[in-house]
Amino acid sequence: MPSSVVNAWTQWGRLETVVVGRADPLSCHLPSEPANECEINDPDLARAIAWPGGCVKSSHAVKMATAQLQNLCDVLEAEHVEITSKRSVDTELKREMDKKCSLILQHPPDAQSDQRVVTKHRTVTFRTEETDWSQRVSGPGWSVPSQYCATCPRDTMITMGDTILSATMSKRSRYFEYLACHGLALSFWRQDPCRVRYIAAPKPSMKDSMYSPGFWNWTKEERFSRMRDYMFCVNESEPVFDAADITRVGRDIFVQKSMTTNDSGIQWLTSSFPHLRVHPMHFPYDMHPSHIDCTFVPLRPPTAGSPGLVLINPERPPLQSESALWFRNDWKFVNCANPATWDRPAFSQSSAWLSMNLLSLSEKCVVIEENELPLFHLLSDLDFDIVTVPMRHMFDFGGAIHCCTWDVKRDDTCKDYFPDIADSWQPAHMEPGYAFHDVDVIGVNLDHGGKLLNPVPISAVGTAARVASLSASGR
Ligand code: DAV
Repeated sequence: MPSSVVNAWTQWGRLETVVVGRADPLSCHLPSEPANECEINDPDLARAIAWPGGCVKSSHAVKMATAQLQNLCDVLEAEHVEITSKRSVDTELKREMDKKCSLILQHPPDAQSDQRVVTKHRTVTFRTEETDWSQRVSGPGWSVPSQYCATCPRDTMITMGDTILSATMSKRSRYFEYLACHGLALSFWRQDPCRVRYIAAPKPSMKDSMYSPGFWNWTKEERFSRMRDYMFCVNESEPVFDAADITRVGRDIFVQKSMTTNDSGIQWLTSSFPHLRVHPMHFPYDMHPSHIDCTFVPLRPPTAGSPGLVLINPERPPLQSESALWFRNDWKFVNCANPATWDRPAFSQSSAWLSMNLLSLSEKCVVIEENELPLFHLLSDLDFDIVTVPMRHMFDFGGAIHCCTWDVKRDDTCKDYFPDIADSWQPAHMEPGYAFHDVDVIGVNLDHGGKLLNPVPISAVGTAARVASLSASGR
């Protein structure tokens, strides 16, 4: 039987159908609200203007992001892409950068050609529905001046096997964002209603009682000293999660506890997907965790004679205790190369690690940002085919190449990539009052520029031992 129109169990199965976000003309800057306080990155601009929360984004920003998202669609739909080295101006950074540029070829190169061409399959692309995000939205007891945008369907939607799941979200301004994907989700379901499931997680109340407003007043040092408490701006009173905090590895899914996903949300996923094994993950050095796809990116599974690979963020190593499962099952973690630049656009609320926000087209082929040469070389050495796209104008819109997509169909199955998990495996226990304090991370090495940067100046380069000593001293 051919697989269903909706099918995705992994991050790397051959990508057949994908939804790409849209930078709508009435996209807005995130408004301030209990789950969100934004800062302008450029100090001069920040002195001159307040965060423009709720205001429509500039037409220039929309135009540039629109062009980059359309180019991504064209590249995904193409079969042959020529990769060339270039030095040219990056329009967002406004300076010359070394790049690896991709040029779509209409025909396969002839056998004599010395072009470096990636030949891949065509991925069918759909786009989110154009929406006016500039209107105030309200629920009982709350109201925000605008919504946000639908550049990042990854945050709201996830395909879990044969099921389309829309996430709860935790920001009020993003409560209705799934509607930009709703028509598409319904049409996928209608094509195969006996096999495809389309479900929504319980809608949170978004009342003040869901949030811990004190979080925003903690200094960096306070956050660092409290890192072992894993307490963020959303409390545990209702389950919440963003879909982008989940990463899929066949029969197992891994969910990051974060600013946007609480224990209760992970517990809801655990009980609602009993055929999957749900594993919480913690990255104690990330003081503002939000979305696992700039932190922990499974690239390909173990095969006979070669370990599975996960790209990890060297500033945010995973816990030793949660990594052991991976190592026992023949997975290897590779430090991501440092970003090509640490510069961030003025209105971006994400880190420079959007550099590692890649999209796998298969376990052999990935799409990365065209300026990210350090990552390009790392992945080449690991024997990947690499397609590049310009994507920096998306950084102001909340994400990059993985964020701006929602993979609907991959050629993969519910395979067990962790065969040493016993049949008697029980999900992590997360009752009310559950507290998790582990901060022992895996050893941090210097491969590919890897270093662990603490926000505390006296320990500019940190170690697991440093964190342990802070724990022991009761901070
Ligand atoms: O590292 O700032 C950004 C993820 C955006 N969806 C980061 C994560």
